[in-house]
Amino acid sequence: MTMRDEFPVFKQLVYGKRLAYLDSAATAQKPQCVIDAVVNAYSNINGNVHRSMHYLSDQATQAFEATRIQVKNFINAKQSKECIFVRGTTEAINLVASSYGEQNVHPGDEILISGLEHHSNIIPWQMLCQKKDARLKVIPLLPNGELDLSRLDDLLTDKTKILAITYVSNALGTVTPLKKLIDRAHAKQAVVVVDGAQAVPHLKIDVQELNCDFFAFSSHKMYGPTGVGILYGKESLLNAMPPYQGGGEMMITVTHENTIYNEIPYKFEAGTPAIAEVIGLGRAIQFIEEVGFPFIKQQEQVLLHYATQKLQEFPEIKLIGTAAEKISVISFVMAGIHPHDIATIFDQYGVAVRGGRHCAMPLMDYFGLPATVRISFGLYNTMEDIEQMLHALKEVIRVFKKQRISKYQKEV
Ligand code: ALA
Repeated sequence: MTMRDEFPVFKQLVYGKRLAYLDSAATAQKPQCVIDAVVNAYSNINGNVHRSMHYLSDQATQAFEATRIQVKNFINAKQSKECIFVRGTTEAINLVASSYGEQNVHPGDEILISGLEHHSNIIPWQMLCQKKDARLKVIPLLPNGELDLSRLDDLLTDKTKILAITYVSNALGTVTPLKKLIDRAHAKQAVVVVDGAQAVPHLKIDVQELNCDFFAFSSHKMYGPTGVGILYGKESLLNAMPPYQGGGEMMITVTHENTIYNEIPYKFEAGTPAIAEVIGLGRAIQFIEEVGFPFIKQQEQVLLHYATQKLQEFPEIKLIGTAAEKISVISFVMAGIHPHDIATIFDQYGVAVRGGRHCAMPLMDYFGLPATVRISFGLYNTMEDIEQMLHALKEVIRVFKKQRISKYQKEV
């Protein structure tokens, strides 16, 4: 049995073709064990968590809280109460911007992000800056897609209250020098919010070693269900922050005049959570741990290097993002052919990639591009997927050459 066999989606043909799924940065496929865990949660232990006093509720609560412990161990948080269940990375970052930001950012303060960020790590900070009359600053990029740290001294100042930074770029695959940035930000008393969505499926995370203040990630990019994610935050910060949303679970007592809030993590978990999906996330973590990061890293690096080298053999292709340290993503453009056309033709050959702006319009603007084609890897990808993609690429070139010739013939 191969890794691919663990994923039922690959049993089907797409337009009669084998499926080469190279869009894991958008969302990863789900192994059978995760699907089974979600089905089992709904089939056998469906009850609301922390509320009802019956068998099913108790079973659901135990499975739900067991996932919190798994998450804690997975990212090496000090305590499981520092791990809050949210809807995904986007909600995690919005939570910090609203709760921590509202309380701690004041007129004239600064928030620093980088040119690599995707919209979820730009817009919440823009909204906060507008509300608080604060200033959003951006670490610029180098042409190879690395951060240009030569201006960091000017950008990171005593006014910087928050550094919000990605660990791995979803559009280019650049790995940022996170530890160094965190240390530099802490030297200025700024807190650091890490967008870890694109890192968590590929790199072992240790939030204590990184010493980040907040770390956000999504289940669906790490082989788990959609609709659930994690916000890790240091206990002292979370304790001092006001709730993000009001509702059930985040309170201890309520009168019409006043509410006494619950402790963390529940203070930030208003309303019924995505119970079965959280349980599915627990199974996804177990799955990743069984496969192991050494295997994942080795497998994905081999594919990344092979695909990069092969793509460079096409004179029509320009790679976008060639950072010295990058993982799991290759972005490229082709002279005279729009990325959407490439992705559409790829699809006909069973090759799933994303052609677009990758939720990172300012990044595309930096490169002066409307879009790129993005290939992104997961632990199920093989050399066969790369060969299938290269075959589809040759077809793209053939189709467009033919079109150009017939257009030329019509003109003469
Ligand atoms: N942010 C996701 C992506 O990179 C959706 O495609």
